Amino acid sequence: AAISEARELRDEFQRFLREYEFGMREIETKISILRDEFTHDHDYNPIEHVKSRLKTPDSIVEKVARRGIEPDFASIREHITDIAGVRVTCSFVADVYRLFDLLTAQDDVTVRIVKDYIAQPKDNGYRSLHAIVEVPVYLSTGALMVPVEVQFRTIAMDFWASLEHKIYYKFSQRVPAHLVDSLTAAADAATELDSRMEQLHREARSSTVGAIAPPPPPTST
Ligand code: 0O2
Repeated sequence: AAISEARELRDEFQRFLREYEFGMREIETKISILRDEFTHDHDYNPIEHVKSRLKTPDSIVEKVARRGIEPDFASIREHITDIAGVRVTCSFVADVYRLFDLLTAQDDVTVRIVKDYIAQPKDNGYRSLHAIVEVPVYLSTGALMVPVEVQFRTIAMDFWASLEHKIYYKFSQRVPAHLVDSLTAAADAATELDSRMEQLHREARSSTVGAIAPPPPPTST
C-alpha cells in the first residue's frame, strides 16, 4: 500500500509541474508571435532572446522551507508564483516596456504582481521588470489559470545578472565587500550603456541613409 501511495504522490507532483509547463508554453507562444509580427511588419526585432525554466523540485522545496509554506499542493500553488518562469531579453529599455505592455494588454492575460526593478533597482544594482501573470490553460478537465513569472530585461541587465548570480553562488551567498562594491559599480555602467545604446539606436534610425548629397540631375544640352 505504501508503494502505491508513493506512486500516486509522484504522479500528482508530475501533473502539478506539467500545469506550469503548459502555462509557460502559452506565454512563450505569445512572445514568439509578437516577435515574428514585429520582425515581419515593422522590420525590427525587439527581442534578443527568450529563456524559460521550470523551478526544480529541490528549489521548490527550499522555498517552501525558507518561507514556512505548508507543504501541500494547494499552499504551494497559492504562495509560490515563480514555478514557471520566462525571461525575455530585449535590445533596449523602451523595448522592455513595449513588450510588457503588449503582453499584459492581452485579454486572456491577468496581471497579478508587477515589480519594476528598472524604475527602482535593488540595492545591489539588479535591474529587470518582473510580472507575475496568469494565463488560462485548457485541459481535458477544463480551463485552469496558471501563474507565470515573466522577467523583461535588456542584454546589459542580463549580462550583469548572470555574472552576479554566478558570483553569489560561488561565494555561497557571502560575497566579499569589495566584490559587492564592484558589482554595484558595474550595474551603474550597465545602466549607462543602456542609455547610450538606446540614444545611438534612435539617432541611427532617424538619420537618412547616405549623408552625401545626391548627384545633380543631368542637364540637357
Ligand atoms: P532563478 O534561478 O532565476 O529562478 P524570491 O523568489 O523569494 O527570491 P521574490 O520576491 O519572490 O523573491 O522574487 P523577485 O524579487 O521578483 O525575484 C526573483 C527572481 O528574480 C530570482 O529568481 C532571479 O531570477 C531574479 N533576481 C532577483 N533579484 C536578483 C538579484 O539580485 N540578482 C540576480 N542575478 N537575479 C535576481 P530565483 O528564484 O532567485 O532564481
